[in-house]
Amino acid sequence: MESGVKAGPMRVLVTGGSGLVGKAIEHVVLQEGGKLEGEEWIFLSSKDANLVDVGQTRAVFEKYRPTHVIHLAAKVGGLYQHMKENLHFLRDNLKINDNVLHTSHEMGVTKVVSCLSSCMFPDKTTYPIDETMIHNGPPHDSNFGYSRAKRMIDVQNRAYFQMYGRHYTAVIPTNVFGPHDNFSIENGHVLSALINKTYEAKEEGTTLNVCGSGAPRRQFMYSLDLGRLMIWVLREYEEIDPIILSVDEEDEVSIKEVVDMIVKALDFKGKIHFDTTQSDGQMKKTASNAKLRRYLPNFTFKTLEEGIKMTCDWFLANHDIART
Ligand code: NAP
Ligand code: GFB
Repeated sequence: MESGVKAGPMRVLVTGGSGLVGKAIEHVVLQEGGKLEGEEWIFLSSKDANLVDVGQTRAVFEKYRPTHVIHLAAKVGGLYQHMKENLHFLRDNLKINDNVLHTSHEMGVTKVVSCLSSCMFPDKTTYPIDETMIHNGPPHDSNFGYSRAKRMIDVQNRAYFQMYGRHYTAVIPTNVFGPHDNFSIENGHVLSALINKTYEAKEEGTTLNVCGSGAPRRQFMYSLDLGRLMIWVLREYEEIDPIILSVDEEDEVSIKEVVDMIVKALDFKGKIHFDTTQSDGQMKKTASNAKLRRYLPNFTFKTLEEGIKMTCDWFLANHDIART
């Protein structure tokens, strides 16, 4: 995936630069020598600007005057937080997205790559899901607020292109995990929440409680793989239509299989309980990466087992600073 041909001088502003995906992009760019000559990268957190607020958004764009934006900032959480807070997920994300996209337009940003999510696809659908199906029917009821806000980014991108020829596009990742994730047991996504739960159950000699039946299936992607792919999208991908960034369909696994991998990585020997009084959420949302494969047929993803091991090692080594 050598690149650089089309890249001119770029000042890239990464919103949400302190989160799971932002830290992965930062690692690829700054630690793995991924930065090209003439590129400058700025990674923002909510401490630099609360992007729900249009004044703070404009001020931070004035300060850095980006030519390119990777827009990651969002109110993000796992299934159980969504089920309690659809209104906040809808309103915060609608505001953040409008502020970032419109300020980018006003300040002449050449390209914006925003982040959608495969949970926004219609719930009642055929599989695999692809990029043409985003607006076909209602999303799963558990996270309708976040999903509707994500879909509007795609609508807005098309409108900026239609009226102003702006090159604002988006990627659609499936479930992401890795170092710097939110390991909160209550609000985190499944993998990070279960790593923390398993760690605690091992420390305290208690049962590991898994929410739901373990039967739902997900395509998990290691954050650094997503980081590499998003940098490629920023430099090389010319379409306004979004692109699904995901591991292959065959790499989809059940939550039960994920539990087995975490238990092995953390060497947990205690009892495991599947709490079927808790929601399973969407049973599956199998996405096709055929479009990605047409562009990058040889891209290799880290195996889930390896990624889980590396995330568990990171969590153990960074327990004091990890978000819990
Ligand atoms: P994350 O770890 O929770 O990070 C969220 C980032 O957004 C943080 O940098 C946070 O800043 C920032 N942020 C939140 N509210 C903000 C506000 N009001 N103003 C400014 N910044 C704000 O989330 P992530 O997993 O990296 O998600 C990044 C993007 O990927 C999101 O757009 C998300 O929807 C998308 N995505 C994630 C997944 C997944 O499985 N994680 C899957 C598909 C798509 P602070 O650190 O200062 O709080
Ligand atoms: O990562 P997760 O919360 O989100 O995974 P989704 C939920 C699946 O893992 C459900 C099971 O089947 C849960 O029953 N699970 C088991 C757990 N134990 C746990 C646990 O301790 N915590 C959590 N959180 N789940 C999200 C969307 O859906 O996908 C978001 O709600 C986001 O909008 C994300 O886009 C990528 O995959 O169900």
